[in-house]
Amino acid sequence: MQAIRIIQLVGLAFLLAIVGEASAADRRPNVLLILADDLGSVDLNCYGATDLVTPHLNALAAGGLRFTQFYAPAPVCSPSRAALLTGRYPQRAGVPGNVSSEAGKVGMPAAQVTIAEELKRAGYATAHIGKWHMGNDNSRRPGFDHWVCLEGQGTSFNPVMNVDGATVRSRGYVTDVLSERAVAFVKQARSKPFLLFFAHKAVHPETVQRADGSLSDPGASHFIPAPRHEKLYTGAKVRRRPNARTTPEGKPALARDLPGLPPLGPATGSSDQTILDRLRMLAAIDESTGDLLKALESTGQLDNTLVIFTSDNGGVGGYAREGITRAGEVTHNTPLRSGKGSLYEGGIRVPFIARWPRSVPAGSTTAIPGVHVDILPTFADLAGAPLPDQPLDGVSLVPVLKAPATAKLGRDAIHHHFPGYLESYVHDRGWRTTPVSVIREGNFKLLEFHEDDRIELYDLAADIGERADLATSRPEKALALRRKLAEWRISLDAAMPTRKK
Ligand SMILES: [Ca+2]
Repeated sequence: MQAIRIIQLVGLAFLLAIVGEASAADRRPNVLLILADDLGSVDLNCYGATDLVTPHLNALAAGGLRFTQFYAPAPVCSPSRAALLTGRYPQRAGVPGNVSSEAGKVGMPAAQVTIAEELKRAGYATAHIGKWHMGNDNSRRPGFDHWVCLEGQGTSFNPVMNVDGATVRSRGYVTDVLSERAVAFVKQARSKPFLLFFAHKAVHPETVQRADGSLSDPGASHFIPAPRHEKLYTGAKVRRRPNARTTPEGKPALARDLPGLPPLGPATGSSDQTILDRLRMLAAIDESTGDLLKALESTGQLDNTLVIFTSDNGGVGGYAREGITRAGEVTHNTPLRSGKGSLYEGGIRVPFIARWPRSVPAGSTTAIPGVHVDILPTFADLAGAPLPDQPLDGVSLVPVLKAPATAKLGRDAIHHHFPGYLESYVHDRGWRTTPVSVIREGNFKLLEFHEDDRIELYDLAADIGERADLATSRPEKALALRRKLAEWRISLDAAMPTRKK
């Protein structure tokens, strides 16, 4: 009798365990991660922009948390995306720079564990839709049950896509084509939570990809909006930095004649049409975000989905002060210094909005800095998944999501390391960046330029535009940060640039 009772109790405990597990699983949030391309942190109304209209993204921010100091891990696409997916800085993720878009090229090393592999193991349904840019082949996207990938940079109309390994030619405007796929995935009936990594082509310009994977001159490229947005902002005043179209007087290296190129000056600056067309492209992203929120609502998932909206690197603009005038000035990036391709704030600051009504206070903001390497630990935390067995660089942002005003992350510093050159499409005197490492600790940011061992030190709280270099006036601070930065590079075994022999 006693034995039967024990068996019954064990049985009951087992049943409770199953029920407990099922109800716990039911409460885990879906995760919708929306990534824009080249959208800086100043290009949304909810981040202060007044020259464009983003009602759905404003609503997303009003219903959730807006980070005011969020960083991409790199100033360009591939390394930033690899870091986002793996929770590891680009050097550790095996993607230190942009990956060739040549057909058949494999990108991120297979040994890297992605957020999709993490969540799939934890019982999530996983999908990637949109731009990949970490290799251009038909292989499975690591950890994704379902994937719809643009080939290379993708095209604005009728994009050719890799759908679960098969080549598919779609019809329509790229943001709409991808958005329809994303909405369909969100609406699918399923018994488990989902992770959707939805990476837009917009607001990247239309570049021509050559057979060898190289791209046409982005300075000559243009932005293509959806036909329904072609007239949006017509007649609007175009906002530029005062120096955006000036002639580079006093800079003979930039002013000298280059074969086949017109002299730099107002005529070579970005046109009004180019600038407005980029904002028109953003309108389709905004509408797409609205469609996804509506799809979540109509399927009863809105309250338990963490929706994140962010971008892979800063906006294209703000270069004139650096003497770079052919890289495009398609956004003003004010008040930040420089833009995409640079490790000044304009190149790496991005919007980051998180909406999850169950836990995130609506209409909140936080000045706690975050980085995309935090995404994997954050999602693993929410899914109750063990962290992958490899060193990580990010921390879980869940404490900030739940208590944006009071959370403490326990992170000492944020780092960047870019050991190469990024061209400005002018000539060898107009780099968007030369090899550089960066450390931000508290509000101090130190940049170490490896070409000439030069350092710059800024107090971002007092000087968000990085104008007053404190390296000479605060030598102890500069030295301390430089030491920490070197220690970090050693811990990462980071590749360093070498001189040409
Ligand atoms: Ca990008």
